[in-house]
Amino acid sequence: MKIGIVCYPTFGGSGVVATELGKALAKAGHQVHFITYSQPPRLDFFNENVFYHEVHIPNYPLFQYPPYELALASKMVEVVKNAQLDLLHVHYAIPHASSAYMAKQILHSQGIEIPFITTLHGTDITLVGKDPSFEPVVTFSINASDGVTAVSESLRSDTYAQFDVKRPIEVIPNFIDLERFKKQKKDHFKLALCPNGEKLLIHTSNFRKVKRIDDVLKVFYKLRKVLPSKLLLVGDGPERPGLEKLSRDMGLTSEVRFLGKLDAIEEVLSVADLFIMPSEKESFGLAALEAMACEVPIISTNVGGIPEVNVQGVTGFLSEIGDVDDMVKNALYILDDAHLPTFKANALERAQDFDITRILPRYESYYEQILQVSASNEAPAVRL
Ligand code: GMT
Repeated sequence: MKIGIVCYPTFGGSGVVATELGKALAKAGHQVHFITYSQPPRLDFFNENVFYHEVHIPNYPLFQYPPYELALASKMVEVVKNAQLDLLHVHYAIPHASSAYMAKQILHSQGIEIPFITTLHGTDITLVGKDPSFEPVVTFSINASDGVTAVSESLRSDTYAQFDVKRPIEVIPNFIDLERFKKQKKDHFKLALCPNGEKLLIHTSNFRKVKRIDDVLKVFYKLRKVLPSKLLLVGDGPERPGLEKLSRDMGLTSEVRFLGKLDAIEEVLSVADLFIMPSEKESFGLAALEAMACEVPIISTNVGGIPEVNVQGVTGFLSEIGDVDDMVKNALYILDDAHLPTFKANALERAQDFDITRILPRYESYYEQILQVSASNEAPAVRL
């Protein structure tokens, strides 16, 4: 198949999922064309089946807000025609699904039919998508998609609850490349970070409010009073300056390290003992899955799709949003040397359920199903 993938070229979950999916499809022999405004961070290699098309937005003084979605739609039209794509797969509803709809209509007016699939990732539904500034466009674009997928059962239910969606939504969970995300022997890292055998806690995210990283600091503050430990905070985003200050104010400077954005995140995950995800919303929790693949158990909230990944009492524990004391209690239980090896082994075993080799065929067969319906000129399926 010749597939166009549209995504945000960021370190954030949806961009990572889209890029890794494209790479896996290319490895499986499909031709994959990425269409986005800059090169996705994980697309830094050569593969004969991978193409990258940059969306250029002309800078004109009249534009207070450059019309990215128009430039994107035009680029989709150009790539579909030049590369003779079979389908477009857009990740994140806003504005990718509406741009795909426009591209589809332009191409239709030129006698070219192109189906598009929209994958919902989370905040496009649970946060920004339902804002009245976007809601009508999001609802319309989801309903106008030839296929719709969501990354968890929870996100599918949220979408039906919050939007008047008529399309059946296929749940295809996020996945992990276990060849890349695996525990590596990095004893020297561990020794440098925890010279006295301290336990190592880790959190990775894009440092937005929804991640509640102040709860990470609060958990750590209480935990390290009873258990010698260190904390790594990986990633960057708007909350970081405030969190650095909070960490100083709490007197944690020598025990907490802010590492910024890291490409080889699996190297630090390899030396961690526990991952903390106290998010307020999370449609899936890809960062937790990456940790689990590196044999790191999880303490998290019980929101959204997290319970579909982190299994209560098996790979870690789930708490109510903001219940710092429960998280501390759970962390102490997991970090007990009598329990830790079992939780680590369970985390890896659960991560294997999301191995890319299991999930990729689900996308491939969904693509085929959508292509068949589109070629037959049947109306796309409607939710019963
Ligand atoms: O919240 C993030 O970390 C970024 C965000 C995004 O849109 O890229 O992540 C969303 O998509 C990820 C991949 O499907 C999911 O693993 C995250 O849970 C989801 N984030 C939220 O729902 C808040």
